[in-house]
Amino acid sequence: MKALSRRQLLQMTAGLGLASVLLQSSSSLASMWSQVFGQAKREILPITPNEEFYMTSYRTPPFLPADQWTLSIHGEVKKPFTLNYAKLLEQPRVLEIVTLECVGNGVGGEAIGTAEWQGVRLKTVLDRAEVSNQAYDVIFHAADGYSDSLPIERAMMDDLLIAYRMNGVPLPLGHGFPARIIAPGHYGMKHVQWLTSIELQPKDYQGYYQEKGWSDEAIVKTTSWITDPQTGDILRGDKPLTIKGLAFAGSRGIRQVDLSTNGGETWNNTQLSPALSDYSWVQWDYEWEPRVRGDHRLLVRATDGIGSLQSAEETNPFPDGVTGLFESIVLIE
Ligand SMILES: Nc1nc2c(c(=O)[nH]1)N[C@H]1C(S)=C(S)[C@@H](COP(=O)(O)O)O[C@H]1N2
Ligand SMILES: [Mo]
Repeated sequence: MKALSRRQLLQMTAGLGLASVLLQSSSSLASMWSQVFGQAKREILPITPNEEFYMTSYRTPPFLPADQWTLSIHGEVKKPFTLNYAKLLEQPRVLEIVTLECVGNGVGGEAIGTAEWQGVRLKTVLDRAEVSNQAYDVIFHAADGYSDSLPIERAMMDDLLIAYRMNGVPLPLGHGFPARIIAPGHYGMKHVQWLTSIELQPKDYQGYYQEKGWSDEAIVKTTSWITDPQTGDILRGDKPLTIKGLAFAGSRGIRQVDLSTNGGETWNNTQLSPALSDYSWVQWDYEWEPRVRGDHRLLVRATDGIGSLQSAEETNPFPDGVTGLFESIVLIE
């Protein structure tokens, strides 16, 4: 579940004794950083290649051969039934671009990615089973013993998928092969992988992470981060620089992203790229003409589609996702 933000990494350096290395090495905070951590990846594509997509599972992914896999729908339904892989692929197909983020992801962390998912609407399968009036929670059971659930009203909405392809290929083993749930707007834990059965029950269900105290609703919080430049970068101040990054607010979308080049004293509106879908992150950029030499603290904050500004309060991921602002500390020469 855990992915470290740069800020957390910076905090950790104290414990690792790296702080003293940092303090000896150079006059600029920015250049100290680059000496210790080197350069991270900064070219972020709007769609994340499968090989680069983060993987999270509480234990080793199970391998389910497609020709032996089945999906059963049972419980509070009038017509329980079982689908095999071939039958699943025969159902009406839907394509959706959805950003997936782990609830444990730090601000600007790596546990987030965007893919084009292909599958069947969950509603199509539930309708066929004829859900009874008693049904309250829809439980997704997985081959690794994992489970999570969604209330029936949520499960019947059009955006939910039983997905079997990711970016044009069958789901990779590490991303839920043969089939998984895609639940736009919810943190990753609701996107159950290696799906084997869907059970409807008349009362609330607590899944694998809920039993450990994590949020049941798990609605994505608004977040934004700078991909370029990064802390430790040394930049020339004699020409305009392009600051780039991403923002994500689940299914609420992103209305505005502001950037500060002076540690939050003043904020500037950035340019937003069109969102790939209603459920995806948004790329932004800002042209900056730095006029002053020395260290600069770049900060970013987003406003979601319903007009709420992201929270600047630094919190832990537990139990329902982090908040806090991302910063890049750069040196202008
Ligand atoms: N069966 C199963 N599904 C699971 C998990 C798991 O451990 N087992 N982990 C969840 C969590 S915490 C996340 S963040 C996402 C990650 O999906 P990904 O590995 O495709 O990025 O899968 C979710 N679905
Ligand atoms: Mo996660």
